Amino acid sequence: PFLENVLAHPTFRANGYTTRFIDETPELLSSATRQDRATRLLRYIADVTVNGHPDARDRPRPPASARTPRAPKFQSPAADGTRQILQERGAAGFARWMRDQKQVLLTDTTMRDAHQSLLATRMRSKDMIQVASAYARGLPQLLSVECWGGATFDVAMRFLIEDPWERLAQLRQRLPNIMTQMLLRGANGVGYTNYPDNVVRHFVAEAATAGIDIFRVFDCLNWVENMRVAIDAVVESGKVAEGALCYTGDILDPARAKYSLRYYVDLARQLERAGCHVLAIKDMAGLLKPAAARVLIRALREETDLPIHLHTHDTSGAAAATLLAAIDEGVDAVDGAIDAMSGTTSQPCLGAIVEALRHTERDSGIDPQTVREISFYWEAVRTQYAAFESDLKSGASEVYLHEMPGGQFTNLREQARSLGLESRWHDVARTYRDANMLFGDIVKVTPSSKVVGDMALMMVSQGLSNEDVLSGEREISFPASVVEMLHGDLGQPPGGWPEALQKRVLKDRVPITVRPASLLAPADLEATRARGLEKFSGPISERELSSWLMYPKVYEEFHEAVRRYGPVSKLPTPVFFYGMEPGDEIMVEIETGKTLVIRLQTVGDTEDDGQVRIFFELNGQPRVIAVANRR
Ligand code: BTN
Ligand code: 3PY
Ligand code: ZN
Repeated sequence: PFLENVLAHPTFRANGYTTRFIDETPELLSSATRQDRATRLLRYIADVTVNGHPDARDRPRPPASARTPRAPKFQSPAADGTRQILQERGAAGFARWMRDQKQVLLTDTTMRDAHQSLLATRMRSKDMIQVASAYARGLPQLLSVECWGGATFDVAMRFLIEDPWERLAQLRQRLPNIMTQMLLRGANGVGYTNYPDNVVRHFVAEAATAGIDIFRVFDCLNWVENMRVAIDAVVESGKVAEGALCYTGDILDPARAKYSLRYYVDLARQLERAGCHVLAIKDMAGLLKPAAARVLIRALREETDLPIHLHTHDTSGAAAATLLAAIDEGVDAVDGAIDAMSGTTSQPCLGAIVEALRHTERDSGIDPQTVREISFYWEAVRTQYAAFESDLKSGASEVYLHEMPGGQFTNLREQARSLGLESRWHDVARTYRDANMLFGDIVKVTPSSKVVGDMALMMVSQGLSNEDVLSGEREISFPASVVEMLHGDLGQPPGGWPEALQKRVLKDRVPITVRPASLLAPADLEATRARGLEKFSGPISERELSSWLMYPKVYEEFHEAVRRYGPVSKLPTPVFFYGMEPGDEIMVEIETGKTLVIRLQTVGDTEDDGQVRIFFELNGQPRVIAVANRR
């Protein structure tokens, strides 16, 4: 069922990745090992030039006038920043510093949540790596750069043919002074299901040594029991454990009493007792209104000693007002996205927050002109991802009705479109709310949000109301994800699962109420290493082992894709998605000091056997690559 889940997840829709690369050209698999990296890259370029990229080919293209992104060059060296404070004082000392100092601390989410929420998580490592030094030199006052975790781990391997660990290592190297931050889904790691405890511990230990400084840990039902293993592992690693309470409902609305101020204060106390250094308010849908933010921040600052880090989304258009209200009440840190990657389902505009605080007692110390210069870079990068833009053009207060997280919103819209429900988006949104109520009004964030989405789409396509679902008059085949969630496989929501629905869905199966991972046997790491040695014809690193444990099939396919296509992460983004035109020449640095000069001369006609010959020049030498035209 886990695999079914993953495959059904909107992020993974309809790509046919596996079948495409293995079935269509099986002869290439055997020869892959014998070829050098340059030849593999030429094959990739030839293929994408002829056949297009499966993700981008039927989507809008970047305009011909698109500017090449160039990171600004700042002369100043990278001044000491938060990373040095962490190194000097340790995690607990860092948290005290955070709470004691007066400036508003800012996290930039551009490299994780912003592109996850705006561009279907498709941002490539190269586009991040080449601007990282500009951050270190130009924005040393940032609290952190959120650049890892959430959906990025899976998408990197599955769609971008990139090793997420390599992305982290490269960013870490270029950010010696700013803390890196990741989003960790508690017992779900960076996946969609509960993993054995030792898999989560192994992952956290590796992420800490690879360079993550702040781990934002959440649970999709706000069930602290399900977060402890991850929190303990972070604390043990010496890095900052930021425990997140996921915000839903409206604390000022008496009709939503389930998620009251008391509920959140109690949750915050549980997180503090669990050993978290920092408290995050994770408002994944952007539901926290300014007046509610005042009440919440004031209470949390009184009731706990933890510094508070506020995360929200600008789906409604009111998020900046929320941040400023929270700042008035003394929130310690807030998240923003660089201007060109901000707004709507992403975070509020970082440059606007910086400007709003200037010449006030909580000035962030960040230079607004530097933010703009870096934003100018991201603006050019974003243009290259035109294929992944959603058609959302404005703020939408409808979010207060459906409560979909920013990362899910455009995905679900796309999924509805693919089911022919495009014109019924507002019905889907309303039904999403109904489905949430059927489940007893739950926190909706990966993976619980996906379950609510699956249920809503099923109800709309089959014309079912909440009454139809509950009455039992019609035979309903529930999505697998719904069955699992009501069985208790994601954990327990406050107050438990609604029993009547649970009976309808599970029939005779008995639900669990224990921590799901407590029922899982530990993974046998030694045996897995040994199996890897065989399977991948050589030893795999602990980081690769960690990817493989969490995403067995995705990792294997990723490994195969690299064998076949070479280091495609080194290609410029337009080439990765669209190939080259006759006369184009690119330089590809495949490792430090080893640069390939690739020139595409001509593209031949499709021959009788369906093959197209592409004539390249590789470092001045002619090379011909034939690929099947599958268009
Ligand atoms: C993916 O399927 O998302 C990643 C694999 C890349 C497949 C390459 S992209 C260029 C060429 N065109 C195809 O349809 N497949 C290959
Ligand atoms: C994720 O889990 O990927 C999220 O962004 C949740 O908000
Ligand atoms: Zn978010």
